[in-house]
Amino acid sequence: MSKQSSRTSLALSAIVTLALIASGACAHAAVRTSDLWWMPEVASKGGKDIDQLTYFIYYLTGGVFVLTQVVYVYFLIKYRSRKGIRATYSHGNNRLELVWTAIPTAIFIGLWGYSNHLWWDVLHAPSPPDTMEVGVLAYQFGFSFQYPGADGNLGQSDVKLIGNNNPFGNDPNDTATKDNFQSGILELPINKPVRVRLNSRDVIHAFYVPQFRVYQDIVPGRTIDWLWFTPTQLGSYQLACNQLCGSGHYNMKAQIEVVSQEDFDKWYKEKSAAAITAAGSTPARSK
Ligand SMILES: [Cu+2]
Repeated sequence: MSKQSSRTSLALSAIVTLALIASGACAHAAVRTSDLWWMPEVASKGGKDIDQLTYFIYYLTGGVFVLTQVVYVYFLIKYRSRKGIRATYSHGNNRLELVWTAIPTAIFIGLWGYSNHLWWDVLHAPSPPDTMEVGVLAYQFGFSFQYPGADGNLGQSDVKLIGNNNPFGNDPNDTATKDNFQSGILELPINKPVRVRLNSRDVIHAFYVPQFRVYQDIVPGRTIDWLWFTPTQLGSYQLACNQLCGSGHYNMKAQIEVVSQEDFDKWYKEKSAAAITAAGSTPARSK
């Protein structure tokens, strides 16, 4: 490659890199206003453990990257072509190769064990008995939520029953489903475990809340009901779909409100009562 063309390609790659960084920053700026270059604040109980794993991998790979690049550049300079010095050929070193293969292998197996344990412990282990279950329906392009009503029990549901008149696929023969009520926002009490029962009406969507460090795909034709978490910070959050699910994907989101238990009980009572009234006057379908 000539000097001229290598300069041009260097300039081009610099421009592409800058453009990528700028677009990444803009994409983030659209949702977040703080911590643009780092992870958003943690707002769930297990989130800190997940962050620890992330930091560990980040600093480990970052350290290894810097170290190998330093050695690489050092060798480039030390063994560069010079007058009067002959290039020699190395047949390698079995012991060295064994060591630098064994160490990364051990690290990767360790990471596998550590993250597998976290995946189970933080997000998938059986939830505590006081867990509230909320139904989540994902569709092109939005989310809808269903709460258990006064009996605190969502009741049985089946993906085969999902339809226009039964968005959550509730089993009509299960009386526990009768007092369920729907909501357009995900209202959650602070410090209380919540399990989400995820269903999709059409294509693959996702349940993604960066502040909770929670991510789960929502797959049509199956119910995913093992994901649970405990919000630990009051405030508003955004539930976002993280699977490119169609033309309106960019706008597929829902509001999450983490409120005090007192405020939640008040909201729950009002919504629950309104749903019962609506069910009494018209066929069961509330907004
Ligand atoms: Cu989606």
